Amino acid sequence: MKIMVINGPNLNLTGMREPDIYGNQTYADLEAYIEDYAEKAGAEAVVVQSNSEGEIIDYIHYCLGSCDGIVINAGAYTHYSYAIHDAIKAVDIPTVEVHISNIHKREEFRHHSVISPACVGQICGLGFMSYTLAIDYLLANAIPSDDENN
Ligand code: CA2
Repeated sequence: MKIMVINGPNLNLTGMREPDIYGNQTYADLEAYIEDYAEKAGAEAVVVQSNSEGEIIDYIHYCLGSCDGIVINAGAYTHYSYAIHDAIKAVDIPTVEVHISNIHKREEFRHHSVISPACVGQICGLGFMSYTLAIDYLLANAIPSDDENN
């Protein structure tokens, strides 16, 4: 089971600013936390980050034929990128939307996600655990492709 975890704009700054919202742990800590968790669960997580919308779309396209599930924190693109919505729909791979913070408790513009309709579900407000809970879901529900061993 191979899962791509895609992080969007500014998430590389996690732990450096706004610790009250995003916590004290760094982006490197987040990567290690996700990779370790997936490995212990018998899966492979490939964690990527980009500040560019086009690159995020390229990562989603790359998953076609190479990944069994996607976890995506599209950052602020969540709230307005129809292009990311369309890319998730196009690849038709089970995709879980995640957020570190509870977007519904924050500014009004963060309450709406335009990518949610393309995803199987949304997990938010649970810090880094949002990612591992999404991985748990994919492990229980995504179907591994034939050409992979686990
Ligand atoms: O809560 C989340 O995970 C978000 O996706 C994070 C995005 C934000 O635009 C979404 O509304 C919710 C922003 C990530 C910014 O990360 C920073 C981390 C530290 C300092 C500044 C920004």
